[in-house]
Amino acid sequence: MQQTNWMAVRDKCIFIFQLARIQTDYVAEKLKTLYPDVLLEIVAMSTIGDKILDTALSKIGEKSLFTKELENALERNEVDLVVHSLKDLPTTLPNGFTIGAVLQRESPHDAVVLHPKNSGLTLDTLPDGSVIGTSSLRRAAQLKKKFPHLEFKDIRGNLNTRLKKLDEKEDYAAIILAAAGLKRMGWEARVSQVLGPEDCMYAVGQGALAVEVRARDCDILGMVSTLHHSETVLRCIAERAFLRRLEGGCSVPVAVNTEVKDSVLSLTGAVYSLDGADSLKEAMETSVDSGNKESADIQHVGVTAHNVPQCAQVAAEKLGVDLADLLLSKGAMEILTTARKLNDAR
Ligand code: DPM
Repeated sequence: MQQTNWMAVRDKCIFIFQLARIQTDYVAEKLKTLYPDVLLEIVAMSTIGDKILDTALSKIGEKSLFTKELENALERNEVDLVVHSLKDLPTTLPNGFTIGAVLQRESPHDAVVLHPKNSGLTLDTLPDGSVIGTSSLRRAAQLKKKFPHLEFKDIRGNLNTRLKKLDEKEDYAAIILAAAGLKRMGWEARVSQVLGPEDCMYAVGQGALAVEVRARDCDILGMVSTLHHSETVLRCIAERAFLRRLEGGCSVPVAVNTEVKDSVLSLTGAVYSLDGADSLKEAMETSVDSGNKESADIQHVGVTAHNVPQCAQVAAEKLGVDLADLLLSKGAMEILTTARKLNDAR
């Protein structure tokens, strides 16, 4: 018997829409391959968050603006799955929802897209006073410190609008965007430089896709859980636990770098003042070796992954919390509170 499931995708979202559609199609294709008998239909939706996206994300503050209406549709059973960029999902989801799948991460790094006239240059070699477009407090803070000869200005609108603003005007020498989004949009050729952790650490969850579902819907949860990528799940649980403990949303200058090697999960985390002058950065690691394969239906920072060993998930979450506590003991809250106040006053 054919079963119909509905996926939601945001429509008319200025910045994220096209990307959201591409990402939703991608997840739908994966599900179709795994479950050829399941009929998937994609429902396009627009949300308030999408309509006011001309405001810099860091000024909107509350991420749930984008996700709330989609969650309402989930709740009303109008859709069964919602595909998001994990980095846009709050670390605490509203009751009744969970992230049922975190797919294998694309490059989590940020990338430089140059104005064509600057072709061949890098952030290092761009002339003094060159203007770089980004509305991410996290990117601006790190890059201001690292490249003091550059100037940083907000840039808004969707990916196409941003590239147009870059190419057709002389306002920006370059813009910074997530490598993963550029790749999914087919704009990989415009990437002139990928920023490693020494230049710019990435945002929590960056580069990973997440599928949000009703927490109590065992059938759908079971279906999407096969999409989980264990290593990505563990890295993202650690990153999200770190951000949650710092009480950070998408609008705070918090950055991370994670790695899994030989069953050791390492997490580097940092907080910055808006100009990058003040910062705290620490690293910790934990074993995620899972001799014990026991699983349970427990959420970790919003993620339900019964096919990933429970003890490894617990260790990953603890790693994030411990690293945040270490930074808090060194004064991270003061840095973040000041950054928030200054950003609100901008
Ligand atoms: C969040 C931030 C941005 C997005 C803040 C940050 C960038 C905002 C901006 C939390 N969400 O990264 O410090 O540049 O004004 C977003 C993008 C993707 C998901 C685009 C991008 C695609 C990459 C992915 C917007 N959300 O970061 O260039 O799937 O991780």
